Amino acid sequence: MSISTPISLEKEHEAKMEKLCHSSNHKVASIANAVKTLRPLTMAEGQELFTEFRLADLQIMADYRRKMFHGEHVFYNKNVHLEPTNKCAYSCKFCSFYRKPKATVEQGAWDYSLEEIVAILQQYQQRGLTEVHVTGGVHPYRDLDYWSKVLQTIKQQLPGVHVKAYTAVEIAYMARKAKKPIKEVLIILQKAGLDSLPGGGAEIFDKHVRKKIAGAKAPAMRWLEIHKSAHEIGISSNATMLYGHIESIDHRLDHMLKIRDLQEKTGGFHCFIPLKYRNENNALSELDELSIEDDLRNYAVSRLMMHNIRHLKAYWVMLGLPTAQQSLHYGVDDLDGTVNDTTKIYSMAGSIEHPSLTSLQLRALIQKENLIPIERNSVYEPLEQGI
Ligand code: V47
Ligand code: SF4
Repeated sequence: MSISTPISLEKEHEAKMEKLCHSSNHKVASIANAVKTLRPLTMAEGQELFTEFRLADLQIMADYRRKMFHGEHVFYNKNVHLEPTNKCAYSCKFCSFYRKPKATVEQGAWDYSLEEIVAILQQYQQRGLTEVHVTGGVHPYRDLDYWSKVLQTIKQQLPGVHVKAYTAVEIAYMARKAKKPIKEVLIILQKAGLDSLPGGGAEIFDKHVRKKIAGAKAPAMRWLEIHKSAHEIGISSNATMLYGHIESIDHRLDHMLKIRDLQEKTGGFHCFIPLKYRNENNALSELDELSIEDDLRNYAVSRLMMHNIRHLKAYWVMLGLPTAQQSLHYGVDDLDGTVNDTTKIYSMAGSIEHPSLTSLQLRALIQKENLIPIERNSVYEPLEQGI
């Protein structure tokens, strides 16, 4: 497969990186060299990236790092989401999606039976999907047996599909209700069809911020413990970070370093997914959303800090297409999927109302950025020839 970036642009980029590596500013030169050698950046260096670096310089370094890993390739997959319920035992302040467990349909609640789930899945047969992403509210009356049946149902209706299901928060709740250790619960779910864990529920790990925005739900240590246990039994996962609400730069860096440390031990994370806080219809609506410049800076710093996680995902459903496209020049190499209008989490918070792209549309918007689209499966194996 040919690389479509003109050679002159490649050389120009190389020269800009060399200039940073030889900058008279010692901090700039040291970080630029670390980018090249994959030296892990420190918390203090992360603070400098967020507060002192020009966005243009961050772009050069993040783009360089992305190319080191992936050349000109940008990944996407063919997926749908299944959100079985939005009834939730918790009431996170940033969440526009949840309803109280006793809420009615008129109040915007849903809670699908297995029969309804079968009917939903039947619409997706013969569509060439490779992944079903399952997440939803933490339903207080549903149990491990029900969630196992949901997995079995998906595998029966869509044989061969990869099931990425249940955030660590949902799993923590299942384990508590079943009075079983995490590993045992994960093994039960794995036998029922669980292939990997999505990255949700991480929010921000800092204890004080987490308590303010996510109340009593699984604390950071529990989230990390669940992903560690999953990795140990061959269930890989993703990691998210909810940013742009009441957290500080230091909270974001602390969050990244905790994920990076676990990755050092297990190697089980495929990708890191910064999720921009969207402010409609929730208890934090008085907060302004961050600017696009802040988003791009956050992606670039994420790419540079997370030297041991290969993929950086811009979830276009939440970010919007123009910023997702721009992010491909700030370290991002993955846009997630075709989605097919199957998630409500972001539309209810003010993002794209009916998120759906065909494979051809996703490919076209990657190509527009002079990059090469590659369809992947859920564990990031390319599904195309020539790479
Ligand atoms: O944990 C909820 C976030 C997450 C809002 O693993 C919000 O591939 C912004 O984790 N503004 C769930 N974010 C979704 C998720 C995810 C999405 C796509 C891909 C993957 C993956 C995982 O959504 C929650 C929370 O952090 N969220 N409300 C909001 N108002
Ligand atoms: Fe419930 Fe998840 Fe929303 Fe929190 S973010 S209220 S746990 S659905």
